[in-house]
Amino acid sequence: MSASVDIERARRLVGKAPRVVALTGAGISAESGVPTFRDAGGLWRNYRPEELATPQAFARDPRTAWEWYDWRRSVLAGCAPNPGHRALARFFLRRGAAGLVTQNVDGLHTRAAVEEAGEGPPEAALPIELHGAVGRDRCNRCETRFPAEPLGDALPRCDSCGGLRRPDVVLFGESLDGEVLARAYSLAERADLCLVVGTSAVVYPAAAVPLATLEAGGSLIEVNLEDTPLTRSATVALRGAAGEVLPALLD
Ligand code: BV8
Ligand code: ZN
Repeated sequence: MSASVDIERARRLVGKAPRVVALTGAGISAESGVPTFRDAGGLWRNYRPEELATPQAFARDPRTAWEWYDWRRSVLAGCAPNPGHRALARFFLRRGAAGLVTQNVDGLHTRAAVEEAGEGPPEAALPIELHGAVGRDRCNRCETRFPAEPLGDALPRCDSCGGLRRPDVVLFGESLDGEVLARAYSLAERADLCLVVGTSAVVYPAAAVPLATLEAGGSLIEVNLEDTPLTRSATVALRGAAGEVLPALLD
């Protein structure tokens, strides 16, 4: 089917769906210059995901793990929300209903909501960040949060208890925050439509969020450059870059 027919079908689905939930992955930030996890030039090129983004890596070799996150933060410092992030922010601002769930830790959805809302965006336009935020640190011992700082010679320590700090993200093998996950599932179960954007849909439990919408009888629209395990469950699979497809789909 031609892309224009698909986009029209998808627009009709979005227009008539009272409740929409979106799940985004690294692909929505690719056009902002944020490396993805599994594409050719992806973040993992020198490491396997389970090797580096794990508690074991921080325990075994905190310096290397920290240097990788510090490098990712330096890359992020030069990135900005792209038209895909902004179209989603406008959509949820217009709908006035929460629905944006992201696997990304780059903070670009929040920045897009702030830019689109002008002042402090309402809760409805802010994302549920399933895997935390790389722009924050968390103390390994007392869980105090801190804004990220450039990595110095010494590993970052907690101001209150002296414990080692780590990026405030969910590493592989760590459980997600139960409340955050429950909020995402409850939105997905009640949604008439799930919009899945830029994810390879291989990491769980995040990849199960769209399944909750399908199991409750809702539809799925996928925006991706390639097929994923979710493609066969999609009512409409839009092949294209999120930064181009989302404004055409949502504005
Ligand atoms: C959990 C934060 C219970 C950190 C991330 C063995 C040992 C331990 C665990 C497991 C194991 N086997 C399985 C597991 C469970 C594991 C898992 O699912 N592993 C996968 C690899 C099989 N899950 C977990 O560990 C989770 N916790 O299960 O707890 C538990 C406890 C103990 C033991 C077992 C289970 C925690 C998972 C969270 C990990 N943290 N990120 C950090 O960022 O450093 S995951 C990370 O990868 C991202 O956050 C994201 O969620 C995930 C997937 O990446 P994507 O976002 O999908 O990106 P990807 O590059 O893969 O794909 C990009 C897509 O975009 C592509 O499809 C591409 O075509 C498309 N694209 C590219 N450009 C564009 C585009 N689309 C549109 N437009 C474009 N321009
Ligand atoms: Zn502490």
